[in-house]
Amino acid sequence: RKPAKAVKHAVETAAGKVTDALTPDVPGAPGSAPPTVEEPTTPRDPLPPKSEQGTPDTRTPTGATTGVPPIAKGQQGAHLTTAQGARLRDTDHSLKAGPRGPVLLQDHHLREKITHFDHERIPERVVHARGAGAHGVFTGYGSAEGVTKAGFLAKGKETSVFVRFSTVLGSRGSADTVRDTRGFATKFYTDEGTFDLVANNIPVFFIQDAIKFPDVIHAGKPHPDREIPQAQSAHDTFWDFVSLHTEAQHHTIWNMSDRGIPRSYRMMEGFGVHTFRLVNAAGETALVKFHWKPKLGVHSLTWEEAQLISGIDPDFHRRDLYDAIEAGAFPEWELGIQVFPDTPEEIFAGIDLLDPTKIVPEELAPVQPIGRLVLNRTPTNFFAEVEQVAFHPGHLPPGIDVTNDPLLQGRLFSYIDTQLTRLGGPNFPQIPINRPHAPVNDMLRDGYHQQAVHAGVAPYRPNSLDGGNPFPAGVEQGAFVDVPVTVAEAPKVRANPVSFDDHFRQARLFWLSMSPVEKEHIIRAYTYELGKCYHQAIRERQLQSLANIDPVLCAEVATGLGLPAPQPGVPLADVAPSPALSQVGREWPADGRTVGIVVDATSDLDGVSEVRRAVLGAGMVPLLIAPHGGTVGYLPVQRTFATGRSVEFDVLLLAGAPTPAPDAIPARDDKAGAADSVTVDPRVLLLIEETWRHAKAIGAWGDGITVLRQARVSGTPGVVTGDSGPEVFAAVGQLMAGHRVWDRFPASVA
Ligand code: HDE
Repeated sequence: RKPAKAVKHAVETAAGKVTDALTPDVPGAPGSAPPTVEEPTTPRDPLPPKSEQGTPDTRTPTGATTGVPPIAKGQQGAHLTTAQGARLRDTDHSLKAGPRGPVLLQDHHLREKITHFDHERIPERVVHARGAGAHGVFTGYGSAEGVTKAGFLAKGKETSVFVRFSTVLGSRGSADTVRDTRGFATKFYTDEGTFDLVANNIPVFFIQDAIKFPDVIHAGKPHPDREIPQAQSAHDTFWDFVSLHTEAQHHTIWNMSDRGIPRSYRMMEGFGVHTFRLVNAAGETALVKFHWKPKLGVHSLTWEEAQLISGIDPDFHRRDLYDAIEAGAFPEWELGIQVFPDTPEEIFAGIDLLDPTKIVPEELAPVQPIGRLVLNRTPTNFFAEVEQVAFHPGHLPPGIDVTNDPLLQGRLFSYIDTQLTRLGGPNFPQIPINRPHAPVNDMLRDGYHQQAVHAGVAPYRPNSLDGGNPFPAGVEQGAFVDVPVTVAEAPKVRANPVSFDDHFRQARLFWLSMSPVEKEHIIRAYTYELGKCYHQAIRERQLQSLANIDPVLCAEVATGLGLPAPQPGVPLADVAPSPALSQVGREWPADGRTVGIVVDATSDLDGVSEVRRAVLGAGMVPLLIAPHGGTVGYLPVQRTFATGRSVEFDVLLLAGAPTPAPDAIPARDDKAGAADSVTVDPRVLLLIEETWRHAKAIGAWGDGITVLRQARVSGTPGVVTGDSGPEVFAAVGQLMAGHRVWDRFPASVA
């Protein structure tokens, strides 16, 4: 694969120095190459017609890489036309009765242009409205052949995919880094029909029965009177709901943990949540849970980073995904399954497999890898692909079937229903991104936005007029056969199984599996969110749930709220922790991470140049931060003290001691640097202060070491110095493998 994000822009001079490693993502930003725009001149030869202007074909040809025609440009052909193809002479002036006269109703072009514009927006998704997507390829390992006949899982079989990541609560324009669950929906365009694995980054759900879905979402969305807060769970209705429906406590503690604020979509796990039923070629069945495991590990932001980024770069996750793929640092996951015997009870190790608020710890049922996903292509058109993609948990190929999980059963109804409004009718499977790659031969006809011109007169069967086609397939022809599961004879009831009543055991399991620093973050998140609630009764009710999870957790949050900690209302569950749930303590590749390097005119520029080369070589992105744009010496600058902010960088290197610009904000008295003769620019001190507070590694050499002293961070954990840039970067690189300098966070609980 191509090494790093910025590599395609790297240019080496004859002297071997990297002179331009990056075009910043902000057009026109210092260091960016001047845009090359083709000026309109005279008519040129038209491009070939867009495929969608040819005869519509709702089937994506076999062998196509995605459901989207490979046409990059909408603006094609020499002459502007109306939607009917009539050439236009003018698109800048409406037709008027004289230059100063009224506009004439007969101006068809004006009406067509404005009317189309007026209807450019479609309703956003009722949940998961904010998202980002990418194309990729999935390769089966063949290891699942014993449990499923699904062809796309065969060894070496490659299948095109489209993935859409999302937040749940916010509107389309909301910030990426809010505290929320993330969607992770994958469309596999398999030869045997499309498979949608519509997953989340949290393995459990708030509710056990789909009938409560409108309730939990009404509670999480902004208040209906003022429509605030946007994309937040820190408000009364959310906590009112989760404290009254205590089955939500397990999902909620995951949201309050670092899982609620991922560092990147590339660094999230994905979970199918429900238990699915697989069937193999011999007709034998097994129950499974699906897991996505990211190659880069599971990593999160700190809460303060997440909040700052919401203002500084609300598109942080969308940008990160796009940049990584464009640079060739392709995001990767392994798909894995936990396999359970398909017994009539559907219970494994005492855990009800139909209860979507429960996990099965990986220590009890290991996740077995069955294939690899690589995202390698960004969308051509966000609306056409990311906005119009329509997932459905019932889109299943032969070999994968559903279970009676009541949440899943409700979803099977909801996803097709919601598209009827959102995508304007029943023909959304014909939208390019939704087209299957398997041949389609249905008898569905007509309806809004029908794209196909169906030939023949007999869309029914059996028929004698269209040659009797189409015929049903048998198992030998690869038909999807519903697993003939026996349905117990039982009275019709509105009730849950008794096993669904245990609401706190697994929330406690999660809490006990966390490292001290992760526990501290959870305490702070609850304290923050409940502190934002207005009603005392809601805080007290939620504290009762926390007492039922763990007395220490409850006491710490109660102290923060200034309330008494209640006693547990249920016996505390005796559960063994699951170390697999913790994000801390392992080492991961640092591909695609961003390294900020502070330089000024006095810096060791050759050293900086060498570091940049090392950073690029390690598959990371170097960004030079300088007092001004343009260049410092022969090195191009990507961020200035005005445009750069610590949250963009995973680590910070200091190669200089920039003094304040005349217009800089004055330094605080306590940072005035009494010990050193040079006073450092306060914006650099802020960079260091934040980087340090967010427990990210800091390195310095040369004059940079002076800066560390002035920032009063010298000698603290994760702050390294050395004689040369490459030496310092090597040490910092090791710290990055652990994601953060965890020792720097206070942890009040063991
Ligand atoms: Fe969804 N969900 N959901 N959900 N969901 C939607 O479908 C719904 C649930 C998930 O990127 C909607 O096309 C119900 C669990 C993702 O386009 C809607 C219930 C999980 C996405 C809907 C659930 C998910 C959605 C809105 C409870 C994880 C975004 C737009 C029974 C396993 C897909 C749409 C995308 C989207 C309904 C619960 C994941 C309204 C009724 C559990 C990733 O149909």
